[in-house]
Amino acid sequence: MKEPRPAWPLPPGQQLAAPGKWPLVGERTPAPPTPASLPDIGNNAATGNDTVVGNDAATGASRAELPRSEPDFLSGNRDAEGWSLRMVGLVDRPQLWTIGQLAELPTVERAIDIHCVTRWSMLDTLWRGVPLRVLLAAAAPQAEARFLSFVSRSPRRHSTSLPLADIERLDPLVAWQWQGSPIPEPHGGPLRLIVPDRYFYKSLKWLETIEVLAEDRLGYWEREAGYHNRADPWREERFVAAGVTRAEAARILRDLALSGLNVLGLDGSHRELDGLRASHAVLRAADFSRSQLRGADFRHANLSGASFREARLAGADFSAADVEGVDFRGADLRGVDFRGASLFGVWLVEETTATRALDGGNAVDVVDGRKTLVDATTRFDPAVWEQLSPAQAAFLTQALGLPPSA
Ligand SMILES: Nc1nc2c(c(=O)[nH]1)N[C@H]1C(S)=C(S)[C@@H](COP(=O)(O)O)O[C@H]1N2
Ligand SMILES: [Mo]
Repeated sequence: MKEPRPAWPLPPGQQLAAPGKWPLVGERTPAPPTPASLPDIGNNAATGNDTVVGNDAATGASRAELPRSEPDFLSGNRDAEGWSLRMVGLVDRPQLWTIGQLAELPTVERAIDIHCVTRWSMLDTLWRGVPLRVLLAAAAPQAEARFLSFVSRSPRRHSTSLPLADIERLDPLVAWQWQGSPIPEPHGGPLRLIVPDRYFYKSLKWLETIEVLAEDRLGYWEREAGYHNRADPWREERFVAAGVTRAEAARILRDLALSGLNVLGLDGSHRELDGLRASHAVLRAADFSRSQLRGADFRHANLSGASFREARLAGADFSAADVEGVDFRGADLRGVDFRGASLFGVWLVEETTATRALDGGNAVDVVDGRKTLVDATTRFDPAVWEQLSPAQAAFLTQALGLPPSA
């Protein structure tokens, strides 16, 4: 038996997922095989969400070019599950493997830490698969090869990419087993990519095609939502940059009407924004720290990764919103409605001090002199406990005056 790992240090801004809970992020099912199993090009509208609740706006941005052709011998040849993996592009020997054939290659079982950009982590998850470098060696990349594009057989042909130069160091896995069993389908089974030391959006579910390229082809989140293309959790490479300047943000915020808007990293900090209307807005990584937002309407909004640190939010409505990874430390959350919201990775209290509280100490729920205010008028779904880390759950239990381990 391995010694259990200490849960600290995690990469900055990360916290452990609730014990035994593996959040489902993004697409939930693979797509059925197409006749030639070729990606269809164009007009696959952006329908998915990086969220459990499903409230992302379709952006309709232009598609990056996806693989168009492959040698004839690569069609057909699927295993019982109808799955196969191919490696095409700038390679001397294009490859197609069934999962059975992958399993005959030198496989490894490895414990890998998962860090989702929405701020939850799971340590030491066990994956069995074949190292990507083994597959690359079989296909023999050509001299111009610089990038790998991973394409999913999924409803939106989800994709991501990695530089070829990073493969030796990161040592990603093409995996078909998780904790000794086949990977559950919603989590990418039968075959998914696992990239250690990168945010989990680089770990593509339902991996079907690896294309070797001379130029990078941005993946789905990297292209549609401003996710960082390197995604190193130790450097907090979550998003590339704000979509608008602070001056533009001021203009946008002036009439308090943000409903339906889609802006990355909006700076709405230190402002008087009582009654803000932002339902259905997509405001990933927005900064509303220290703002007045009493009675604000964030219903169905996507606020993943936003900061409401020390914000006055009394009476605000976050129902059915995506608040994954949102920082509410030091905020006034009395009368706030979180029902139907997705709260994975939410911060209500400092993770370190609250973790100590689990060992019988006192939770110190104070940030910069301000206490996070939660009381019986703050409304949560009963299922909220499944979405919070042990430390955050302990704080909420205490703040709501519930008996321990609700
Ligand atoms: N095909 C596909 N792969 C995907 C996604 C997706 O939406 N579609 N989402 C990514 C993101 S953002 C994350 S955090 C992880 C989530 O994996 P999980 O649902 O197994 O937790 O898958 C990644 N791979
Ligand atoms: Mo993610």
